[in-house]
Amino acid sequence: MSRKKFSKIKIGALLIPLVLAAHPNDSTASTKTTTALKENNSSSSENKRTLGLFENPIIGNGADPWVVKHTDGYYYYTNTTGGNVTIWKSKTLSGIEKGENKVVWQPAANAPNRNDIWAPEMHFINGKWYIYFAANGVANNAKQRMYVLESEGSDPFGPYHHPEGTNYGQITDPSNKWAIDGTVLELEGKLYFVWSGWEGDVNVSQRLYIAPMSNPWTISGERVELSRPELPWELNGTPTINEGPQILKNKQGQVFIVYSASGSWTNDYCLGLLSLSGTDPLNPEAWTKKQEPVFQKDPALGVYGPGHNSFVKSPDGTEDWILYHAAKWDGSGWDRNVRMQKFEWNKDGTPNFGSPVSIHTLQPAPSGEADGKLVPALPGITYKYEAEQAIVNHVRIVNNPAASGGKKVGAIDFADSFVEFNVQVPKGDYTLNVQYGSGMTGQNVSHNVSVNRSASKELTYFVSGWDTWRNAEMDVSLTHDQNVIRISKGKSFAEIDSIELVPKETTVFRYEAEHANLKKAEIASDALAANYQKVESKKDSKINFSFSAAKAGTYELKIRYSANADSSQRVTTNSGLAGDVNYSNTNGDWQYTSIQVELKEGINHITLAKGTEAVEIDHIALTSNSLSD
Ligand SMILES: [Ca+2]
Ligand SMILES: [Ca+2]
Repeated sequence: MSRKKFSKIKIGALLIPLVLAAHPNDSTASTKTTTALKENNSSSSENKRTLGLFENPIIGNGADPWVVKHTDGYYYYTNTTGGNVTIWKSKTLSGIEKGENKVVWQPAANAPNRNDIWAPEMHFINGKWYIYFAANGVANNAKQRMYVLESEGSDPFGPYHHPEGTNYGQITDPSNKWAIDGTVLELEGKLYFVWSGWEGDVNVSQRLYIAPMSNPWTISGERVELSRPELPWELNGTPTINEGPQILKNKQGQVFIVYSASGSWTNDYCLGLLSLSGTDPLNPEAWTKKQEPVFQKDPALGVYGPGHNSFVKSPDGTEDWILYHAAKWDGSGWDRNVRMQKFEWNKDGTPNFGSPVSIHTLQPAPSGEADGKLVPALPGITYKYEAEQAIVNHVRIVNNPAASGGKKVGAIDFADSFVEFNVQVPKGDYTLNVQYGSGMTGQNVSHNVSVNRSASKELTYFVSGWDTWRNAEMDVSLTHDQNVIRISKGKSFAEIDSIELVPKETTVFRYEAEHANLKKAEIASDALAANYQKVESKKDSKINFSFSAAKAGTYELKIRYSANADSSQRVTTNSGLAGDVNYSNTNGDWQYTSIQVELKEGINHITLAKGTEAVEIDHIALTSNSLSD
């Protein structure tokens, strides 16, 4: 963290609120998991449960994520910490970072595996846990080798020791060359070790190797090379790299290795795919490399260097998810955080990871984390202010590509440090969202917030790593024509990116098409769409929004769309046909069209279907006419 220089009081004019009416930058997630409109008192017998949303990153600071779903109903997660093996435990994937955690192993003082402890993986084999990791003992990364730990019982939290008869748990083939990122393939009752290594003793190219195992801590045969960097997308960075092999099996039992290619410090780090035909993974001829990467950067969405992943099922077992790390920003190199998204399967049985979603995209939580399928309402209007444009004292304004507006306020480190926002919004009650970042691991972190010079209240923060922006929220009443919100130093240290004010009495609600129930329609990324995603709707597509309305009445339904031809879609609500909406040819730009709909109190359904041409739908917004009159 930086806490050196500071600026004098910067006299700012009254800030003009940035009114975000369903704007792409409208990150209105006030918490990590949001839910739909509040439950109402409808006596409807329909299911009123809600779909949870979450926002990446799930781990604010970290790389080489590994997660496993255990029979006890918990996920166990680990990633590279460098100096030990730490395990997190959580009922949900989106909640891993806040889960219970424990350092389950630390190296002995002079052990050959005490430095550069990288990419641990946990495998449950024959009733015990085995943790594989790479390390060296001489602060010399050329000595990196693979090691294994064994649990004494079946508790993932240990205790652990090196398996008897091993040399500090080292697991190697006879060549004993440089080795990292080891993983285990179980196939037809046999075990195989798969890892990334050097052919010789010089670091020119990391290749993928496989060897048979006689038990979880012993390699029982020569290594066989499965892949080396050779295609253009594998060759970015020097030395050239294939690493992070991960086993993936489809429903039919076919085996894939998904691996990371190109330099892990580059924007071009990406995932490649090897497919096994037959059942002999030791035969290199049985593996086919896909000629294109299967997951890669998306600069339009600000995603760089996505790679080194693991795979896991949703809590209810119905969905496949990929966890991966990515650079925090363009060129941030090894400054990374951990993200996740759902993936699908192609008709040929290969995995379809799609493209990495924006870090600002709210995604439906894994199936089973939340209870149901109502489309969550997002506020239609929020007011956003950048901290770097506020009045500040004894702080430092710093460029930061991960922050909105490209700047953050840091060094809020002194008794007289503050960031003060002058806000002019309609009088009323608001949720104040503070976008903060803190890397003060192990400390209680907070800021003090005062509104209109009243006594300040403490706003506590969750430590998630520097330059990963999180939301903390607080209720505020803004009763003046101009209101002053001052944020000053609290406990320990944190930085601020921006604040948002969300009216409590929201009259416009937004529902993203990508969160609706879709038939014959695809979700796609789009940097200009709200939530950075849209739905590609075809003639036979159906987009069904289920949501809860607090009041019966006539509503204006606005639809944000993009089209390359004039067309229409049929709008139906609970009560039947509402009418057709017409879409004009927007030449790919986003526009609104609207129609009046009658809604009842409680659960409602709105369906867009029977298109006359393809059209892209971003979201719908509902405004109660009775409220706005
Ligand atoms: Ca900012
Ligand atoms: Ca959208």
